[in-house]
Amino acid sequence: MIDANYLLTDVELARFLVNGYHLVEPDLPAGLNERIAEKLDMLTSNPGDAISETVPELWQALDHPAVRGVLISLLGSDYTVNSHRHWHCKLPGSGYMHWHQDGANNRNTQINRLLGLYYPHTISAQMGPTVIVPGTQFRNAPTDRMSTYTNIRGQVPLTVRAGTVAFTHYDLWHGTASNRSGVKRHMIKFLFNRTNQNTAPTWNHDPDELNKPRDWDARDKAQDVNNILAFGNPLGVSQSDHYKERQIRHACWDELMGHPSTN
Ligand SMILES: O=C(O)CCC(=O)C(=O)O
Repeated sequence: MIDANYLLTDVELARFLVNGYHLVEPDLPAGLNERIAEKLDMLTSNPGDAISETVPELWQALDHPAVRGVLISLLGSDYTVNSHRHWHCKLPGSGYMHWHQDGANNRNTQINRLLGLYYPHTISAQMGPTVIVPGTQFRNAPTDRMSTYTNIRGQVPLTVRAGTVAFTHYDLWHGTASNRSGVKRHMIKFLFNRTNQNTAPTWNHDPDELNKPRDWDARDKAQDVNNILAFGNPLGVSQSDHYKERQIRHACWDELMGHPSTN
């Protein structure tokens, strides 16, 4: 059993569906992040999936209740840690990585897998942060076209504190900035899977939260599930794009509540 305080709230869950990401800063044991970063600094080749055997301390981050709480909330209590994982080391002087999506973008209304990006050291803007584009997880764009885009208004560089785990929707657009610092930039990417569809909410759900009426006049200040799901528009996309993503995020919410819509 996990302490319910570690589970997402309704509002956090709705924001994840709108923005496609959620950051946690687990309170890890003193010295753990430093130890992991030092071990990564010393590696001379990439062990691929075996990175968690080469650096077994990584499990302490994955097993932290703040990390597990997000995974249980979004994937159910019987989620699995996928055997694929990867150490992304950006060397000093290495260039940017194009925008891309890891998934196939089939605009799925189920949250069946998630990426978790763990940063063992604090990431500055010069170190080649991962850059994400909030709200793009349901947008369909040809990969060769997407990769030609440069800066996108609303993009978020993950300049995060040591120990941060960034959970992202599998289809969220992301890339990296170039590493203009003199240090190696480390990130370990993990993949997590759902094993069963929800029959009830697996987060810290309050049924009263759903009773709040939509308020068009206050749409920019939405602080509750109904208004966040209806009006959230992190990139300020046009109405015709917005209604498509709104429909998908509502269907996702219904799936997570345990009563998928039939249309
Ligand atoms: O190195 C990074 O920050 C991002 C890596 C990436 O884009 C990916 O693994 O798909």
